[in-house]
Amino acid sequence: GTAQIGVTGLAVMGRNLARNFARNGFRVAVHNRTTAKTDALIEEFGGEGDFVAAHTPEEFVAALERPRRLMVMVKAGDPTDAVIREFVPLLEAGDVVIDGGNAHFEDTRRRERELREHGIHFVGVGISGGEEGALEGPSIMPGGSKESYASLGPMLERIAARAQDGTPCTTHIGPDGAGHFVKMVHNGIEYADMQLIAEAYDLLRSVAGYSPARIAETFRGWNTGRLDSYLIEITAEVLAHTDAATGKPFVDVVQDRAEQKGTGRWTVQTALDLGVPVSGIAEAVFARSLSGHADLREAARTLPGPTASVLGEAEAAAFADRVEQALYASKVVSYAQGFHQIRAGGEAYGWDIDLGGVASIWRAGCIIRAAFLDRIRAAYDSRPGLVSLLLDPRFARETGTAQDDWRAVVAEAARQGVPTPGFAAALAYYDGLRAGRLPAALTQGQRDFFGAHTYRRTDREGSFHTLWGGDRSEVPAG
Ligand code: NBP
Repeated sequence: GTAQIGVTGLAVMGRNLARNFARNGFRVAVHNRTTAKTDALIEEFGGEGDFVAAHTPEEFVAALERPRRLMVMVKAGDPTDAVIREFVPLLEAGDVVIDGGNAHFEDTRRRERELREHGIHFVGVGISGGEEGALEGPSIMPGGSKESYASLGPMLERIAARAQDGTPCTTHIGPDGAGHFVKMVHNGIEYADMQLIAEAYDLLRSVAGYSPARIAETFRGWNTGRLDSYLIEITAEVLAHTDAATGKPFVDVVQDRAEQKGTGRWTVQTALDLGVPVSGIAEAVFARSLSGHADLREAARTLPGPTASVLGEAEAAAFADRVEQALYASKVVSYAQGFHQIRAGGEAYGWDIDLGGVASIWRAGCIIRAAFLDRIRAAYDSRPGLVSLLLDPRFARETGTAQDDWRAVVAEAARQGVPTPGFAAALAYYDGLRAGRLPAALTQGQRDFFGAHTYRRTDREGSFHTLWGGDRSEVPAG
């Protein structure tokens, strides 16, 4: 065979990635279980590049140059395993199977182990940027062996998005499931970013009394500053949109029940297992869950709350500036939490992930792309051992400057009964990290009281237990 890469699974993502490879000069073999999709691709886009259509797995494998590079773009889960089972007998040692679907990183670890037994490289690749990114240049997060990256990396670098400085938005993240893990946390951060923006909108609407169109204008203003990002940009577009059927703001005719596909939930589940507090991401996932409980919300509408009082014009403008501060500071916290999770995952699974490199490849192509990521990259590049982004001097200065406004916004939201779980959780995390003493000492006392779980003292080495049911003297534990 002569095709440099093959793509099997030609729904929107696979088709667009295949076209992206072809547009970049690669000879691409294409295959889909339902052959009509393969023919449709050739008919519609065959002129864009050098495609080889394959109607059977055998034809597909035969079309590929050796060692083969075969990208699987089917529905994540069982279909991925089915496709792997189908192709493995047709492959040889040294071939590279790439899974570009949204796989759970534990599945990727298992598949990598299983294929390694056959001498086949399995590369789990996180791809962000949706349909358009797949075609125009996504952010690509490849895991797998170093050896497989040597063969695959240069091709991925060609089809990936490019940051403003020209750097391709892909890099070898680490072995086995590292790429899918980082993609998962990317999506968790995306949930948090979206939730924080939604809370800012809610406050500007309910407390400042702004219309959706005015909030769109406010966001456009923010988008020229430090919050400059794809998500703020599209939020302004959505808010400025008017529903054609009713003439109302689009946002007012959409049901307020947020859905989710599961990667945010995976991020939180994994964070719980790793013991990493990703409270901002968790609140974002829970906020979507809460919104979906329609019956519960309907029943609870009778619960008392404060009477909302909309601010006057001058106060509203000052309040909007404070919301920008709260949004920015909360965003820094979300990223600090997400990067903490990546570091912890890297340590737990032995991945040795370059955090600055992760920030670098999120600068373009993906949903959370933002000017902000350049600052995160710079923070890790200048201090690779940085334990939290919040401790980077620049972020520390900015959150410090923002804190008065951040606190005022969270307090005003509580006073007016506007739910801001993201802002509030971010602030609580910030204060939790800052605290000289946490009430965890009391928690330890409670645990020792009811379960003899023991505690450590501030003044002496060792573990101790107090005889709570007896004379309350202290004894060394163990
Ligand atoms: P889908 O997730 O809708 O999957 C459809 C494809 O899977 C079709 O090609 C279908 O073949 C194939 N397929 C299925 Br379903 N079961 C199969 C089986 N047992 N054997 C062989 N093929 C099978 O496609 P998509 O929306 O293009 O997404 C592809 C992957 O990319 C998914 O993992 C998804 O989670 C991920 N994704 C990522 C993003 C992103 O922004 N990064 C966006 C969207 C999707 P058929 O035509 O014969 O039914």
